[in-house]
Amino acid sequence: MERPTDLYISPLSGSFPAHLACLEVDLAVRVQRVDRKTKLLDDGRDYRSIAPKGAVPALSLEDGSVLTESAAVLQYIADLVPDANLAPAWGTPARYRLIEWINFVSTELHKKHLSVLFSSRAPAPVTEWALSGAAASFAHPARHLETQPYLLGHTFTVADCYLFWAVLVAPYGGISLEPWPSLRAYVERIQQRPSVTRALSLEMPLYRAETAAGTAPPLRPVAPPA
Ligand SMILES: N[C@@H](CCC(=O)N[C@@H](CS)C(=O)NCC(=O)O)C(=O)O
Repeated sequence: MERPTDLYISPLSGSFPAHLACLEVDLAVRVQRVDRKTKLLDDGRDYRSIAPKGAVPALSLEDGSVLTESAAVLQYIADLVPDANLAPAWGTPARYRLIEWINFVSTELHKKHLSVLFSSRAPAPVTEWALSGAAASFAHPARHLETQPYLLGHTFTVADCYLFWAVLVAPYGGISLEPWPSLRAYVERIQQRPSVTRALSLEMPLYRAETAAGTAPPLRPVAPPA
């Protein structure tokens, strides 16, 4: 497999799980910040010249190619360092459970709810729709985690990198975690990992700088509708 050279992120956005995965496996990559409004990198290049879809995360590989889409990026990072056990081996039933969870987080939590709730361009009825359906979607992993610490059982995987981020940011989009003690405990459990402390210490100052520049909203939990 080609070694990655750069990881493209916007602080605390959906690229956070990939950043977390890199830190979990101790992968040395250059972290490149993409300005979420202008799409410019800190060196002035337009990110869309590297990843034309303009979305993060993306990984540049040594052969000059670029890998996008969280499901691919997360599994690529895990497969680079199999000893870190962030993904079950290919061909095993557990690998398909991993893909099942990554796909669920990506399509049912991230894009269906979180992307809409964090978009400044979503019309109010769309935001209301995203918020009203969120409880049903978040209840699914909540039930699953009542009996096990991680999505695949007792082993932390890249699916947990993704779900952890989704649950961590949910209250900032107006989704209260109050109904789900299992999700609150899950976030607290994963927050103890050194990779999380490190990822937050790298991304929080970048996020605060964006807030100061007015390109990101202040970090404040949004009260759910009464
Ligand atoms: N399908 C992509 C979506 C990633 C995504 O939504 N990224 C957001 C940040 S949370 C983004 O970069 N949005 C900016 C844009 O799409 O222009 C994936 O699974 O990685």
